[in-house]
Amino acid sequence: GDEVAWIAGAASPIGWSIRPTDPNDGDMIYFSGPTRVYVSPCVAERALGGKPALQVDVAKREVRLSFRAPAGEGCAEMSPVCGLEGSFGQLAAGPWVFVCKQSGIDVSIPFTVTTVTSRTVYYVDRRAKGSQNGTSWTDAFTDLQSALAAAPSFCEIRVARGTYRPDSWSDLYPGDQTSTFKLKTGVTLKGGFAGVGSSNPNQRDVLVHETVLSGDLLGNDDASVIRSRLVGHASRADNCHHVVTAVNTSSTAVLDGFTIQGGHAFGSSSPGASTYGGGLYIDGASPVIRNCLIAGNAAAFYGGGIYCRGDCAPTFIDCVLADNWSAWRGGGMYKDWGSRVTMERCLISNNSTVYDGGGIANHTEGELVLSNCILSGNLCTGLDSGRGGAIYCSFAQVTLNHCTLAGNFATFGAGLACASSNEPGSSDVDVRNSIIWDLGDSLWIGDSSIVQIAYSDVQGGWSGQGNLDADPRFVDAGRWDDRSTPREPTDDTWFDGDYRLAWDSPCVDAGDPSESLVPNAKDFGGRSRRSGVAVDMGAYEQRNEPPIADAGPDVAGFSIDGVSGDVTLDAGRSLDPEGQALTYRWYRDGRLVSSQQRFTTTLPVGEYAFTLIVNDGIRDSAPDEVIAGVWPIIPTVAGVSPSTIDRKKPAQALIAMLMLPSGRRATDFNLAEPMLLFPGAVAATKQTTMVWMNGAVYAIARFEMPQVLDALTTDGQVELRLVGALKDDRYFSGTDTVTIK
Ligand SMILES: [Ca+2]
Ligand SMILES: [Ca+2]
Ligand SMILES: [Ca+2]
Ligand SMILES: [Ca+2]
Repeated sequence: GDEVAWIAGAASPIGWSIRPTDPNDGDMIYFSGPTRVYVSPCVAERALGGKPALQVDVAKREVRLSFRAPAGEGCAEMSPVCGLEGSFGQLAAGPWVFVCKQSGIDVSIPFTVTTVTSRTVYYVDRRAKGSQNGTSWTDAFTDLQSALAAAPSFCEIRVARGTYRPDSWSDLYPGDQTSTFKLKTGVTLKGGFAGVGSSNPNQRDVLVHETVLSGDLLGNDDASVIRSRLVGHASRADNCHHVVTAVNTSSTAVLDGFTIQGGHAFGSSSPGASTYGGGLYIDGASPVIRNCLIAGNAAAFYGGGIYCRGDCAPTFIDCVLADNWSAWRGGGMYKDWGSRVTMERCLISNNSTVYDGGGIANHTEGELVLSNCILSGNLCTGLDSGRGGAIYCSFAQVTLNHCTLAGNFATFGAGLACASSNEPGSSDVDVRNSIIWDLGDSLWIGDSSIVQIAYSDVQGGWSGQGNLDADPRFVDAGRWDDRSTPREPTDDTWFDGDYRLAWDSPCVDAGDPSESLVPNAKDFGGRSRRSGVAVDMGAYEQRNEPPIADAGPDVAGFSIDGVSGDVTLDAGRSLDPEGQALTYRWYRDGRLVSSQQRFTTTLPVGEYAFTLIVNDGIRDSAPDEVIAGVWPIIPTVAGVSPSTIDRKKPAQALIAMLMLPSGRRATDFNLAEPMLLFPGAVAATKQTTMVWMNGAVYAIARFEMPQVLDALTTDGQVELRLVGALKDDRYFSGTDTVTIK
């Protein structure tokens, strides 16, 4: 289980971290951390001194990330890489430290591994064939209901990959549509484990080892059915009403790492509990729901994905609520009667309903608090009546901070609508640091509700401090396909976008400059909310990564007069992760010597360090150093073979002859120092001397053609310079031309 690998992509994690931060001795522990961005793992390895490796020292209780000796050349994998990530475990209980020490990287994270024996763990794996008492993976329960029934308070239930249905339990009859998974106070349910058959059954990854809680009791759901035809569809007739239920549980009831799908609240109550909350039905309960995907659920009246009521405060963290549908209000969620719902870093996308609140409907007191959430492509299909594509408010308090509403649609209030329906009463809506950019008029107020918006980008504009009305410049805004039936929204298909901000978005640094952030405040992507001179509007904090200076390989110039010579420096391989245009600053001895990308300068014989810093218009790069040497040379005669090189059919090697200066003997030649060929400073792989018939002495060298062609990037006639060393530290050099085609 001990692994380390480069992260592909253009953005490093912001800092070194381990997850979970409070592991127990059954956990796999994951880590990640920053390095610069490199174009390939090979370049990264060269810069950091070789391949990354992870060693777990049980005696010292130390997990050490180090870099082995550099790998050989011949590495050709060219995708941008940055940062490192990996995993280790499980570890014995006690204090440990994660250490990485290398030039430029110096980190140690102490952490404590606790033992799980103090907390009972039950195991569930539908493939287990042991004694099915839940005490180990081998003897795991094969259904989740048995584990929930057996679980005392303060225990953890680990569920392996696979699909679990609520009616599969001896105390229920198969096909019971009132069957549901009931959360319990003090019980943490965790999905996403590899389970039996894996070398490490405790390995946990909720995407790789997806654990599904499904309301599709017969396993016959037809995924192609469009929203409005779900009503009475034969493939749903068997489905249970609520996949998961939480009634009167406290916040110690935890659901972490599950997919909840196929709930179909089309019971006989009309309206009533069995027609609310297909995925998750919450009544007077305050569970914590983490890392869950709640998708493809439906309800005849309220809350296709989630229904929530009563004096309670459920919390959703890092969840996705998508593709849920209800026939009346609250396609994704319906929040009723006094509940306070908090959502942090949740995606609420492509949910739909007919009348009010394609994403979320808020009704009759209580609060909705959304932070760092994205609400995209939510829809009210009622063309004459739909209100609040993303959010509908009726007698509710709604607070949005750092949220992005995009591509939502309703005839009245594509983003948000306030109206007083059954329970008359106005709403208070407070929006800050957010983007509301939907299809049509973003906001609609049909009663005396107060909508206060500040430091936000609102399509169509809204009065309030710091507000904008400007294209937010998302990386990708997402889009609808109306299937050529614009008057029939129920068959429309939403293609979700990427709501990170382009580097020149007007929303960057345009959030509330005085916002006081909690320590380690994170954006939707889980990265630091502190970046730039102020917080950004929307769910993502834009991060302008600094450019990367590359001053090129060390260069050499030659002095024929023994006094001075020219060297050319080239910063052309520098880059910016966002592709911003660069400016260049070359320094020598702390003094600016050039602002060109490429320049030639005359220097006295000697070696010089140049430092390059590039700037993307906002940020400087880290400095990169290059050594330029000017060598005194004794001019002499050179010849190379072949004189014409065909790139498509190159010879294996280039053979060069370089005459020693007159009066020098073969023994004066420094065989230990490889002859160099310029451009490129290609080193000879073999060399020797020979004496010609006329008494002249030649150094003969072999250069490998792939290296030569690598250095010669242009075709046509090219002058090659050969440099050889004498044992008295002097150099001799001559040129010849080749034709490259
Ligand atoms: Ca079904
Ligand atoms: Ca359509
Ligand atoms: Ca910012
Ligand atoms: Ca940049």
